[in-house]
Amino acid sequence: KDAGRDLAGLTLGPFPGSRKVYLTHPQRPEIRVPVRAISQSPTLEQVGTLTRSVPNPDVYVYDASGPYTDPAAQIDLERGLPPVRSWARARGKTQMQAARSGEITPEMEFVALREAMRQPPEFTLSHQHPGFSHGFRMPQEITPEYVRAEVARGRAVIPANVMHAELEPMIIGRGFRVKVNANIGNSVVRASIVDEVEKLVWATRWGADTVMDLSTGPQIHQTREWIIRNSPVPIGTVPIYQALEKVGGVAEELSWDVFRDTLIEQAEQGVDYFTIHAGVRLAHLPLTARRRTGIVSRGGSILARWCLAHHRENFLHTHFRDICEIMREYDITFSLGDGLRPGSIEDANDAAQFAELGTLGELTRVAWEEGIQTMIEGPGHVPLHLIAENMTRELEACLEAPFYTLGPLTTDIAPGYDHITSAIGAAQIAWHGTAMLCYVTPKEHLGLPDRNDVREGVVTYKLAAHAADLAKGFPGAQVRDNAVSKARFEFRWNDQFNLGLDPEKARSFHDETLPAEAAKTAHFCSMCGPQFCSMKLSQDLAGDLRAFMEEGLAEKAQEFRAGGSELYVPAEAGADD
Ligand code: IRN
Ligand code: FE2
Repeated sequence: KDAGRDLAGLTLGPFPGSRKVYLTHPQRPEIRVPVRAISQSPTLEQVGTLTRSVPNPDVYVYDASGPYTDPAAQIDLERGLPPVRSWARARGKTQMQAARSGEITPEMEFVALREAMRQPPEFTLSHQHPGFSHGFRMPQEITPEYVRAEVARGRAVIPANVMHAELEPMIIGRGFRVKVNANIGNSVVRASIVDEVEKLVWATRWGADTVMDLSTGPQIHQTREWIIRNSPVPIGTVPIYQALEKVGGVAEELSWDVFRDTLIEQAEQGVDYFTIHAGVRLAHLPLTARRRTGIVSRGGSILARWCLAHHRENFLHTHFRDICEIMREYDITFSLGDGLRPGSIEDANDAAQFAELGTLGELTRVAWEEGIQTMIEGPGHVPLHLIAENMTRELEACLEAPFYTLGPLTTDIAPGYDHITSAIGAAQIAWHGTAMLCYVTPKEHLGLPDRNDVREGVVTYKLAAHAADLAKGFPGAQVRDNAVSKARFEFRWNDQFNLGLDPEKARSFHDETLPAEAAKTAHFCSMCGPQFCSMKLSQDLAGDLRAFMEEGLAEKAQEFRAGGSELYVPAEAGADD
């Protein structure tokens, strides 16, 4: 434990204007799905000389922040979060096996409620775009049966180790909301357990759906224990990192035995998904020789080194079924690693990358045979015009197992801004069907992210994921957009801040120039000032516009009658065909 830091200070309480609501299952009271309800102020309508106040309903948003934003929750970081899945350890099969045998598990019920997240009854959904997802029809409604069928088919995964009772279940698949993963973890250069727990709390506060602990520095086991016990979201790891620590950082010294022990150690702690770089085969390595940036995956380069030193096939590949056996016992999900992903625009979509993808497809078949849930990791660095091919090939090679990509970064020219170069690619690939986006922070390629980088990275990826949800036409995705637009048009400034992804930042930007409380209802901001606000002008226009249109309609009707017509028949319903 770190001296001198106040653990209690790590939890930040609810968002402004928000409260935690739990959706409950009518037959299964143990299932309580967290949702964040954002309250709004009323719309003030001018009726003649009177002002009428019309209430605006609460807006429900998906909530990954766990008990940290619930003032009623008792949080003691030293003891860990209270368990929410008391039933988990009794289950004798994986989610995939259960789904195949027709069983709807509590986790499936949970995620069905969570994804559907019906808005409060007073809510009426205004115009919503129909959306479009390449080659995939979005469900009209998310039901427990839909969840079961997608898990059985392997098109979605619910990462939930039976030992991780603190977890609020979530689902990753392209028929569901696009998810975001945040990487945290220490290194030899910077290591503090409290810092890592704080990053976890911050990552989930800003919306990370899963967190990966990529620690490589000291106290790997203890750091992970603190993270898992305090995590309401699935935790992923790359076990080869700890295995390498155990052999003193010398890749050649790695062995199946060391790796197996590490897997079991982490499985017992409750890790929900493992990145396994079993696609880095000896035969693929020569394909990387002429690359601009070689092998940029940490796990990939460790295993490449082992293979070349021993002139032997990757032991993760030769022991793949043994790995399955361990994972099945805890229902841990595979994240098949892309150890040969491109690390530069120059290397995108090359032979090494796609050779590995083919192997990942073969391994997916094996994992499914063994009843193990599986997702596939993807690139990396890819320019916009080469992104679609990545998705198409993944779906074909890996039988539609969920794709989980790192960005991709769409250009290499902006160190310091790679959360943005990559969010551009992330939105695009998610629209094409990627199920989860691994965030990239502004520190990418430059240093270990701190809590502020984590926050910046998560918010940036939440908006990329949401942009894809909108484009795919995920049911209800547009509710929040419509609410923000309405608040904006009606100059309900506090509502505009509170409905946004980062209320604090929005408020502080606004208040830089107009801090007075009266400005929170003013019909302008400092960008254009009172004379030039287009929204204010539009509002003032509304009355004139209505009169103009009524006049116009009256004229049209008159023309019609003058022409001898009695009825107006729209062209599509025309009587002459
Ligand atoms: C995601 C998609 N492709 C890679 N990732 C993530 O990158 C992976 O899940 C892990 O969190 C991180 C580092 O992996 P490597 O560099 O060991 O492959
Ligand atoms: Fe990179």
